Amino acid sequence: MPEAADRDREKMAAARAAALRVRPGTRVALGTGTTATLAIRAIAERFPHGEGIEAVASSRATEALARSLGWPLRSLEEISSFDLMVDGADEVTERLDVTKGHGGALFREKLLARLTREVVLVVDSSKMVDRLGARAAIPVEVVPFAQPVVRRALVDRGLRPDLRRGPDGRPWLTDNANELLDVRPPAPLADPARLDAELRALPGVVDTGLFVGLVHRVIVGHADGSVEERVAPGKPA
Ligand code: A5P
Repeated sequence: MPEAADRDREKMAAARAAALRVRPGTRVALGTGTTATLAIRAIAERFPHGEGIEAVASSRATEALARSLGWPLRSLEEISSFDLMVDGADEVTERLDVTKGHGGALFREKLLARLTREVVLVVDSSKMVDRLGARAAIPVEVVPFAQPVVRRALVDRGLRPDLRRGPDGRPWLTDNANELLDVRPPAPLADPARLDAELRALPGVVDTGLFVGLVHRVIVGHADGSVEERVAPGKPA
């Protein structure tokens, strides 16, 4: 695991490389989190006047950031497909399956990723894992009324769900006013697509932080400023 200062340099290197993929007029979906924030700032530095870039944000936090940078944001009413999404991740495998949602924005992030031609994730090297569920819990967004029922169903499947709470001890709410269960599997996942489908089939589950087959490219930063780009199997380089 890299030291915090190295991790910051790694994130910055990845963020700068992702910003180079944006062109004037690109329709871009903006992710959420510390690394996505660096990438958004790097894009704004490259295009201080917007240059026709049209963006939709995946969270209120990103919306506030984009507005503070003078970025005219669009809604899904106005644009519903994107050339590029730039976002972070919590875990990334060799196949570019990922876990996201530590920051709680997983539903909107996954929706935007599904509407995007090229999903590019920016990460530091600590995020690379052999299997999902190895180092991060899997966030699952749940309708509050159904949360106790979903939680019991997860326990029955041998999973360990923890209700995410805010500093006041109350359930933490997503931008969609839903609750989050941080779910730990008994062992790292051999088949994340199957678990994703099983969880999404439970009434009350809005979505999970498992992104399987949705990501095209992952940019891993290095502390010396260089980056390594990985392309998902079967996706164009
Ligand atoms: C937000 O909900 C998440 O999906 C983030 O993109 C993810 O947690 C990575 O965040 P950091 O870049 O802050 O590690």
